Amino acid sequence: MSEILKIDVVTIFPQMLNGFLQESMMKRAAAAGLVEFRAINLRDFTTDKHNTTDDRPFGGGPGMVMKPEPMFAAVESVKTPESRVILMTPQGKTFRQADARRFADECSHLIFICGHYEGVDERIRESLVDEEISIGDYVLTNGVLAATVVIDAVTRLRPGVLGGGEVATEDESFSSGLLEYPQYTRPPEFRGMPVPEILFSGDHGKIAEWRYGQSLKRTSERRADLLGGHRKNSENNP
Ligand code: JCQ
Repeated sequence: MSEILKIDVVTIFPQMLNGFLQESMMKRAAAAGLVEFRAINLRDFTTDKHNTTDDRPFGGGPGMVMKPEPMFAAVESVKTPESRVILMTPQGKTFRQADARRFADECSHLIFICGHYEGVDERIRESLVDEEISIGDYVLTNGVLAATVVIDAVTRLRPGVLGGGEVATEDESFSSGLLEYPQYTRPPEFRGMPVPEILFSGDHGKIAEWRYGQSLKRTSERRADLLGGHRKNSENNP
């Protein structure tokens, strides 16, 4: 029986986070006591009358920088020796399925810092943050959206969140390092487009072989960068 995963998100937009996490699969995981989400409002940790969370950069230049005092106070209000503090930023290491697996397997408390504008004061990165994560090479207005992506990918891997075999099956295609093969369901012909004959053959060896070929073709056409690292096994390489 694995312990509950606690997830704290430090943001100036706590309602954005609640909107997503209070629906669907994330809602069910929380209701089942498998995960606990908390939005930490950064403004609650400001001490000036205007609730200032950011300021102009020393040395000049455009944009605003998130101030260290409220961010340290907010994170330290929930941090324990077991916490992993993650900064969402385009400058971070690109988030992959292996990172989702690592957080799901190894962590009991995740604290996400959601930056915005030009970023955060460098002292936050240096002495508050354990890991800087990017969800891809683009810039968002607000790190909450990026944190939500990571939270979803991690939460679905926790034991009990998805039904029985779902994770094993679905993850296998990803951890094999190849893209998924084409899938079909009824009807057997739709608007003149037939389902490949082999899928009706009942020959599971031949079907597995066909699917592996399709995965290889699709991966080489769309994501040749993945081909170096893919793992051959009995599941995808008959
Ligand atoms: C995360 N991919 C894009 C934007 C600066 C902390 O510094 C910044 C954070 C953001 C928000 O996150 C992203 C992002 N992964 O834009 C600018």
